[in-house]
Amino acid sequence: MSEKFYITTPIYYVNDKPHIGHAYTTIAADVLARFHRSKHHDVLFLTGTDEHGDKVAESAKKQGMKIDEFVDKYAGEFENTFKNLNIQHDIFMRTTMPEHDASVQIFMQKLKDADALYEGEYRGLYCRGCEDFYMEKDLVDGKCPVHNVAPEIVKEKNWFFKLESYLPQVKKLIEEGKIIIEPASRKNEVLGLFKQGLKDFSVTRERVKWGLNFPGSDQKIYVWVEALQNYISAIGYGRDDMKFKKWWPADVHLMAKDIIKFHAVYWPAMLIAAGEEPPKKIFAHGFFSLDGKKMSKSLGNVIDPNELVKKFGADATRYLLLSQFPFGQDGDIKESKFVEQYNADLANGLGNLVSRTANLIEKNNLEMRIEQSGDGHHELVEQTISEMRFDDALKLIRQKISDANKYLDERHPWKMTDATAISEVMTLLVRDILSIARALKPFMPGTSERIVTQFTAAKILKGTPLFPRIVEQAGKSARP
Ligand code: ME8
Repeated sequence: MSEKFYITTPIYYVNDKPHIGHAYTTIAADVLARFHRSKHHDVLFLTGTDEHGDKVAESAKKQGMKIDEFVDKYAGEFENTFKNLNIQHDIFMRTTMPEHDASVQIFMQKLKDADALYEGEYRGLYCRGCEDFYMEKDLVDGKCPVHNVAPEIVKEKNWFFKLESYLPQVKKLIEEGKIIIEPASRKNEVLGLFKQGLKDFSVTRERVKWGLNFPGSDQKIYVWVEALQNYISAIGYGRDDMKFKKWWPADVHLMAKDIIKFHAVYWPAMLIAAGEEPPKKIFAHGFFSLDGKKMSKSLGNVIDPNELVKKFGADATRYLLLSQFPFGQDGDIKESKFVEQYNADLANGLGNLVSRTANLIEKNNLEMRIEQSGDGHHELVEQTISEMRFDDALKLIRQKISDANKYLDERHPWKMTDATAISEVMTLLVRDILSIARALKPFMPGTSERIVTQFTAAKILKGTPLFPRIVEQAGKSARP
């Protein structure tokens, strides 16, 4: 049996359209999933949408839409966007699916039966935007640091999860590396949380109407508690034991650092309480800003990934997003630099290498029969991808492209007269190009396939450019 690889992204809130933050995580997960498929692993790649809770219900109301139509519309936006980005997920899970509810009911009952839940009164500072309670000390000028709004004081009779009872176990698993948290800085951050004192938390909500019922009560399940369970409901928890056993525990939960506490502390604790294994690895990448500012609707600087796809194509968008800064660190994105980088790396770099080489082969009527094969460079790229250093992997590929272009310039086969010498140079170049295409495959699947088809054909022809140059004209841009 081949090795299994189960990878997840967060399920995204459907209170708005997807932006490049959502695209970034999902593209990274897609690269890893494609990479593991290429190694013939049995891969399950899960993504989806988080559709319950006050925040979503309020957004629907604001837009004057019925809640179920609203969530369908925005879940559809996410699905479409991922299609446009050539994301090859195996499951798109929506928390409004009945299968999700069925698994959640079983899991919550399990927690109850295990005596991991108790009834108590809750009084807290609640931010609707975050769907989360705040401690006084975490507020900034009495306001939520994310939404800059004063939280409401909420008093409710709720069911609580005995988080504190499970903390020592979770901490030990993290320290011993049984739950791997990457990058290392993030692991330290999580271990720091234990020192701050984490408290039992309520898993039900009295006021919330849009959500799943808590078994044997008219309260709704706290949206975060239910959302985390998508990772097991998607693989049939409580409904399909064979399937669940095959895939659980998840090999990687991928996300940004904003939601690591839920994934690295609450979620493993809940799983342990229910008698299940915790996830193997949690990888939290950085947060990016745009031109030095936080990306937000109110600032009007949100980038729609679909617009990038229209302008650059899916593969180039994937390339541009993942090559901005080291995966795992925070970074700043300058949209104005995208065109420059597209022209430099893709139109001039890869595109030129491919078209110049194919053109020379066609002109000289050369017969080439070269098969794709592994090499040291390719192995290095694979190693780098498996370490989730996507930007470094792309750097290595860029270097190989530039070396090949340099080789072509230095040998200038267009000035050569000796057919054997020309053929020798071109053979090396085609080998390099096929190696580059292979390394690029998880990142730019369409481009990779085009290159392989072109250079393994009975007759290599010049063809159309892979990446037409984009000429920017005052505020506008166009691909000729
Ligand atoms: O938190 N930079 O959903 P969400 C990088 N529904 N990544 C970003 C980003 C940015 N500026 N902004 C968003 C939720 N992301 C919950 C998750 S999971 C059981 C429930 C990405 O729609 C990043 O992956 O707010 C981040 O973790 C996620 O979007 C948050 O998505």
